[in-house]
Amino acid sequence: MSQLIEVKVPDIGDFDAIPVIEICVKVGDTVKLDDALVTLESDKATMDVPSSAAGVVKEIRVALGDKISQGAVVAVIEAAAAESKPAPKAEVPTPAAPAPVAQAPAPAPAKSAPAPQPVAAAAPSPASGGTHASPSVRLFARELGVDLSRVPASGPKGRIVKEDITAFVKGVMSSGASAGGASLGGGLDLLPWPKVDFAKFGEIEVQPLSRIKKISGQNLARNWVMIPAVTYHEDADITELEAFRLKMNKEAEKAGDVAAASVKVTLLAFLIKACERGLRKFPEFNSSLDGDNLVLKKYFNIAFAADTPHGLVVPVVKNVDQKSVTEIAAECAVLAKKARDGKLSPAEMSGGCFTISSVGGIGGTSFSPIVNAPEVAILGVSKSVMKPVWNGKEFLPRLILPLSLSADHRVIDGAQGTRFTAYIAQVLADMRPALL
Ligand code: CAO
Repeated sequence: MSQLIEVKVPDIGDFDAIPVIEICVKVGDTVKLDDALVTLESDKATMDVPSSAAGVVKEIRVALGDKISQGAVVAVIEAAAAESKPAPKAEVPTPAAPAPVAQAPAPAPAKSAPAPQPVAAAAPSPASGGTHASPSVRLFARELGVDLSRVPASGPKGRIVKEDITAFVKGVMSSGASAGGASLGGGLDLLPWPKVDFAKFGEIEVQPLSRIKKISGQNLARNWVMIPAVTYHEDADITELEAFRLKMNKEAEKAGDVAAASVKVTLLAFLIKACERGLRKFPEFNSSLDGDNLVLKKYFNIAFAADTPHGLVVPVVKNVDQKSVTEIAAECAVLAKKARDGKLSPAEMSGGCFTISSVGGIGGTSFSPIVNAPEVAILGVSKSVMKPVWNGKEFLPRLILPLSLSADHRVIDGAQGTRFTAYIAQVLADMRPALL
């Protein structure tokens, strides 16, 4: 059995004669309990009048611009008796404190009729990005992942209505561009991903991406698109360093130093030490962007990219300034093994300040690593090779290590990028000061 229910404006405290700025439903619509029927906006707050019953809208008793107060009937709902709520009980709306856009409308208090839900100050709040929209519209946008600040408004007083969001989403879906097919300047006007039936051209096999590849892929894509990075190339002469490293390892073996011999001192450990020196000398490389601020870190945690059968992972060696090269080498070996075994904990992969991506054990002459956000720079290392180097009198065979530093140009300009990379090369060429 159905029942006609008049939905009235409940107690809205000191507010009186408030204009109706949006009618969220039309006659014939099916509404759920608490769905917004109309939106009122005073000079201090915006509030929805929610339905006190689930059912079908039979009548709408207000028009846009009407000024209404507590007790005014806004709509008539045909509802099953069991589905309606008890008579409305006063619920005073909170004064117009700016509410974050992402905040869901407050649930109606238990055992009372739904009260108008104030959601945003009439004046644009920083959190809302200056957009005007009712709670139901905000909820709708949130459900679709739509950024309201990009949606052109067609409602009264520049308000965004539900249809605006639908039009925006349709525009994005059909053109891959911003609303209405016109670029608003903020997004990437990309063509849809090419869809090719590869099987038409030959035999294929489809393999799902690993979990790590899916996660790292999303991070890499974001970093590639969002960071205006420049790569600086430099050659480091590591002839003496490599001789020293090999000697260290040999001596540890000869002396029967079981602990030392079991851990090979790697080039990576020296690279980490050299980068720590670089971060000390050029503190902006040990930073992260946070809006208009640069967060400078006073600690030295260096991450390194590790290739694993499941994909790329990036463990972090913490407080490298307090560790010797041998200790760093030992820790890298443990972390690299854990990485390969898929046993790194989230803590072991967080807190990095700067990353090293060393592919030199495999090969390469140079490459452009992708900055590992929120860090601002990453050092790529390729394979060292013997090269003839002119010393002013003659060519000498020197072991040359190619370095490729990618840095976020928003923080690091070209001169600093070049200075930093040259300094790392200088430290590697003569590690003694760094080791003392
Ligand atoms: N030039 C020449 N030889 C190098 C070298 C370089 N830059 N770096 C390492 N080598 C040599 C080592 O001396 C070692 O030789 P020996 O076995 O004769 O001693 C050999 O290459 C293997 O080194 P390694 O790779 O095992 O050790 P490492 O400490 O240099 O690297 C790690 C460890 C974890 C960085 C490495 O295993 C790895 O995963 N590298 C790939 C990182 C990667 O994928 N980066 C790309 C990220 S973006 O996609």
